[in-house]
Amino acid sequence: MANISKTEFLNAVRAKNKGEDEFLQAVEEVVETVWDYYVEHPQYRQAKILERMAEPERVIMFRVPWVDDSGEVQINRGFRVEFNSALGPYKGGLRFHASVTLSGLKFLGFEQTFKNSLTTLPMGGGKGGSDFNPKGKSDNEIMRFCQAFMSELYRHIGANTDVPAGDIGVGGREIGYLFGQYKKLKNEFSGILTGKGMEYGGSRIRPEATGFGAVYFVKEMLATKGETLEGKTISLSGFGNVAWGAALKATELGAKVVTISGPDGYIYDEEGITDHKIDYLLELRASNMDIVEPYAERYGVPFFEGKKPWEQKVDIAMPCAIQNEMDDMDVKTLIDNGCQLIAEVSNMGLTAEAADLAAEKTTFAPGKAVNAGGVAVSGLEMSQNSMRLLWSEEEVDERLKHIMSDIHKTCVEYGQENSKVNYIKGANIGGFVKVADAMIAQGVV
Ligand code: 2IT
Repeated sequence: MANISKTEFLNAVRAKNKGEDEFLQAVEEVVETVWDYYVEHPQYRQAKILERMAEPERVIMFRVPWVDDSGEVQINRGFRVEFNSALGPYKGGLRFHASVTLSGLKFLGFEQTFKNSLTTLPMGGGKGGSDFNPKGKSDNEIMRFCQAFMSELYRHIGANTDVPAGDIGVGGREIGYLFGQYKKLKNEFSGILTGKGMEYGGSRIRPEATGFGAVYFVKEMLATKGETLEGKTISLSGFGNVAWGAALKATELGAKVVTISGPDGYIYDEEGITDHKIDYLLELRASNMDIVEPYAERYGVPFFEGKKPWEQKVDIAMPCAIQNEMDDMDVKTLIDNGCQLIAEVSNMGLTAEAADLAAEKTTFAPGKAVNAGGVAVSGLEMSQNSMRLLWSEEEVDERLKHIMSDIHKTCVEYGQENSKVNYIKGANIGGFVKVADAMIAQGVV
C-alpha cells in the first residue's frame, strides 16, 4: 500500500473542501503537529485514521423558516455537523451568528473531537448552528426562531446520539426555548441539551465553566514556570459568557483584568474589572446590542472604537471572542509590550501565523486545551442527568479543576520539547491518540 506524504494528504483535503478556509486552517494545524507521530505509528496510517477524521460522519443542513415581529417571513439556514462518534455521542455547541457557514461549523466540529477527547469524558465531536443574527431581535423572535430550528433538529439528536449545547449567540435563554420545543415534539424529558437552567436539569458551574477552566489551565501553565496569577494583568476580548467566567476567576485568584471588547471596540479599565463591574458584563450580554461602549460611559473609562485590546501592555492575553481575532501583528505588539503568556480561549482565536509566533516567543496554549472546561462540565451535566442527580457546586468545581489539570498533564506528556512545552503539539497528539485507538477498535465504520 502506498503511503502518501503530508503534502499529498493536505492537498487531497484542500481539493475536497475547496473554499472552506476555516476548516482547512484547523485541519492543517492538527496535521502539522500530528504527522510525525502518525508516521511513527503504522497502525494508524494503515487504518487511514487521519483521512477518516478529516471527513465528518454526517452533515445535516436545513431550512429554518420563521415569522418576525412585523409579520415578515424570514429564512435562515440551520446545520448540525456530526463529526466523530468514536468516543461517545456527538457533543458540541450551537452557534447563532451572522457569520455561520458550513466551513466554520466543520472547523468547530473537527476541533471539538480533539477537545472532547482531551477532557477524558466519553463524548464524540459535533457542532451546529445557524446564520441567524440575534442582534436586536426581540425575546419573542428569539423564541420563534429557536422553535423553528428545533422543529427540524429534533429528529437528528438524542441523549445517546447527539447532545448540543450553547456557543456564541446561544445561552441559557436559547437553550430553554430549544429544550421546550424538543420536549413538546418528542413528549420526552431527557438530557438532550446541556447548559440547561438549574430548574430543569442543568449543572452547577456550567455557565462559568469555560472561563473558570481557562483560568485553571493558565494557572497550570504559570506553575510550570514557577509563577502564579497573583498580581498579573490580563487583557480579555469578548464580553459574553466566557469572558465573564474568566474575569470572575482570574480576579478571585489575584489577577487584574483590564480589558473587554465587542464588535464596536474595546474598553480599558486601569483599576481592573471587579465585583459589580463583572456582573455588569451579564447585563451587556443580555441587552442583545453586541456593544461594550456602555461600560465606558457607566464607569468613566476609555473606549477605543474599532480597535482590538491587544495594543495594551499586559502580562497575559486571553482572546475570548471568535476565530482569527488575533493576528501575527497583534502577537508582535503584545510581545513588544512584555506579554509572556497567551492562552487561546476562543476556538482558533489566533490565525495560523499568530499561533506559530506565539508558540515560538511566548508560553502559548491552543483553544482545544484551554477552553475544554465548558464542554467538560457539559459532560458532567450529562452524567448527572443520567443519574437523575444534582451535584453540589464544590463537587463540580473540583472535577473541573481535576480535568483541566489532567489536560495540562496530557499536553506536557505529548508536547514536552527540551525545556519548553509545545502545547499545540501536546493537545493535538493527546487528543488524537484516544480517538484513533477507539476508531481502530471499532473497525472500518
Ligand atoms: O466550543 C465549545 O466547546 C462549546 N461551545 C461548548 C460545547 C458543549 O457541548 O458544551
